[in-house]
Amino acid sequence: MKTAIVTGCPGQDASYLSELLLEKGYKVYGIYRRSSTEKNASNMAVAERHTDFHQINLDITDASGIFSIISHIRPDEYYNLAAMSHVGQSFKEPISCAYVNGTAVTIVLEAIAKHSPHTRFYQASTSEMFGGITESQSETTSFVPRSPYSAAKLYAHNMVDIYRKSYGIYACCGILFNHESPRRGFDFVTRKITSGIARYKLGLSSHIELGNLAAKRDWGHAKDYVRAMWMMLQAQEPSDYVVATGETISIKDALEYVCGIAGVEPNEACKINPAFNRPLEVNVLCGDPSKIKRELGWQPEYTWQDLLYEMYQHDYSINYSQSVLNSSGKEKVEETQVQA
Ligand code: F7E
Repeated sequence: MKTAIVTGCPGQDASYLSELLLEKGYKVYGIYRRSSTEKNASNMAVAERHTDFHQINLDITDASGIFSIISHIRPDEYYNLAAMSHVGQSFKEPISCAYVNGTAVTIVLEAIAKHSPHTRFYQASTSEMFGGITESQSETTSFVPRSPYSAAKLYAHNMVDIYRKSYGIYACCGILFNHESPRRGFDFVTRKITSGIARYKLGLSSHIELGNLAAKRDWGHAKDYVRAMWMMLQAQEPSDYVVATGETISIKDALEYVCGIAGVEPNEACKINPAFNRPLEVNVLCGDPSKIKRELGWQPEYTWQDLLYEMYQHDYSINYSQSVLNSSGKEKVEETQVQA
């Protein structure tokens, strides 16, 4: 039986990846921070029912804790999915972002090199590192970070390369473009749209508020992307891979598509609020996934239309239940919309 450590529980990616690994017969140790658990508890419902799933409460910036679990468990695979993941928020907390998204990665690399060199390591790098580059982005494209988030992620990305070359550890970075699902946090733009428009349609809110509608993103489904993470750690040689669909649309396109499903008028349902603009924006992200398709045979199963449709249907149904419960005077369902 293979053993894996997954950080970032109970986030979207860690929850889907844990389920995938459990299906494949792994013993999985999910690392979580207490404050994250309260927010996304429902994401772990499937994994938690499994007898081979074990939860460890640990902050990934706690070096002694990370050294201790790596030297005790000596896992076959370690997936570092924990991060401060909201780009806008990283402008407000740049120093803690540097610890969590940057320094914490060096801690785990050092622990693996010293105590468990057979462990295969996956680092969640990000398309945000391309920042100011507007042409199609691949593994050979330059990095021009435009946020504290992406600067810290780029530091971690470089450290993975340094440990791979210096100590020969098997370590890969997945340069993942935006990936979403019904488990996405409510403060990311896709979920803000699908949840907000569902609530608007049901008469639960008067409108939604968004920032910059002109930015373009290459959106895929998180389920497809966690499969890519696992595939990277099964290859013969470690390497870094772009994971993307190759198609890019604007926030406005996404809003109009969801409004089309709901049958509502975008200009009435959505108001622009500059408070949601970032100090520095990444205007266009569009990935070239040729390398992972060619070398590992990865293919996405979902289009952005499938993704947004699934998210909208999910949000409509949870909010529908809520509107029925509200009107009958009963308690609210667990998931609620948070504006960010
Ligand atoms: O923003 C614009 C916003 O917060 C997408 C993270 O997973 O993917 C994600 O980062 C775009 C930006 O994702 C609102 O300005 C407009 O241009 O959904 P987002 P992100 O910043 O692209 C990358 C790959 C990661 O690695 C990150 O961890 O949408 N936008 N109006 C808005 N964004 C938000 N959040 N809220 C708005 O109201």
